[in-house]
Amino acid sequence: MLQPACVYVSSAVSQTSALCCCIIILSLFFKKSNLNKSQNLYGMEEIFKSLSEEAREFQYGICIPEINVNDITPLKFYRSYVSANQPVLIRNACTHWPAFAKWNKDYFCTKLGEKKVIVAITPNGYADAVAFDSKTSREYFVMPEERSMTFAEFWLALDQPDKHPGVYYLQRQNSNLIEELPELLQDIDRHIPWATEAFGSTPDAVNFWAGDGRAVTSMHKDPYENIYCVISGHKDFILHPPTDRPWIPYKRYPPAAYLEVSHGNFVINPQNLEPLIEKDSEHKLEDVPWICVDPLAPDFKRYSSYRNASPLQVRVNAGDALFLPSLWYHHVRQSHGCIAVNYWYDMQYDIKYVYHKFLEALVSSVK
Ligand SMILES: O=C(O)CCC(=O)C(=O)O
Repeated sequence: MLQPACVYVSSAVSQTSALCCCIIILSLFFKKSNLNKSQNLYGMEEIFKSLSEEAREFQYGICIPEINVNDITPLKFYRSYVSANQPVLIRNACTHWPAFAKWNKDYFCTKLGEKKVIVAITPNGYADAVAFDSKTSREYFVMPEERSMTFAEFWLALDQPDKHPGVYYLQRQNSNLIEELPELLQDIDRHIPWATEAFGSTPDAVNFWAGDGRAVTSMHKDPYENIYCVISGHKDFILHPPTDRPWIPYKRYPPAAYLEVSHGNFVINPQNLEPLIEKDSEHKLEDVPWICVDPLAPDFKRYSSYRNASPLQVRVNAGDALFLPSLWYHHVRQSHGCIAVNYWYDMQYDIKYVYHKFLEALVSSVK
């Protein structure tokens, strides 16, 4: 049974029609408007505000609904959540997995202690995020240093942060559970049956996540339907619906990566990426469009429009899963040593995608 929730979950049909109306109004506004640019911008802001407000009132509400896994069927999941692009917390989604009872430091070290893994290391927990480099007085899109180490060394670094400076996060997003950690596959479900039936396909990727409580995944969105399962500890998500796009600022940043040059001394290193570029290639690494605002400490002086956004927060505890629909913005934190597995299912490039692209184009055209 759907638990009472402070969210109005409307049918896919009414949601799509509401979105249609908004888009039609926006198009008419552009076509018919004889206003000058500043009046136009002001008018657009009002229209964007009603888009966010109506999305909140008719659809997303102010908190994430929840359902027990025993009450989920593929049809209910599809009707109430997938087609409505509505996040939902699924209680007890993975308590039946052997991993739920088994996965801890001792198990990993016994089973995989000598196995090499690639760990993302940053000085401050922010991998794939915008950072200011005081040496060059520039902001960069900074990726983590990727270091190969054994599983045992990784857990030791988590246990003894004083001796291992930097924030360690095992977070390769390349289906690493299947590709790199097949030893763990017997402890989980290879796919989520009710989700696979609803999506009509098996997952494109199954990822393993484990790391430091200081590790933060900065705000971004993915072209995947995401079933995010927490095995131990908890994850805290800050979410924005795609209709908040007008308030979420993007800029383009030159790419760089952290490098620990001496014990505990990290630099932001644009050169670090050079080996990725073929020597005789004319191809240069392009600037990366990334979200400038940190929802934990928004700089409203620089990004005042973010005040209009409607963040939703949800904690995913051990044994539970979050359905995070495609194109939702998300920012993620975790408890120390949190272990999680997520399933990325390919999204449908359907009319919702087309509307979202249209909204993105509108937002860029008034900037
Ligand atoms: O768990 C995290 O740190 C990030 C998860 C995420 O961004 C994703 O599943 O798309």
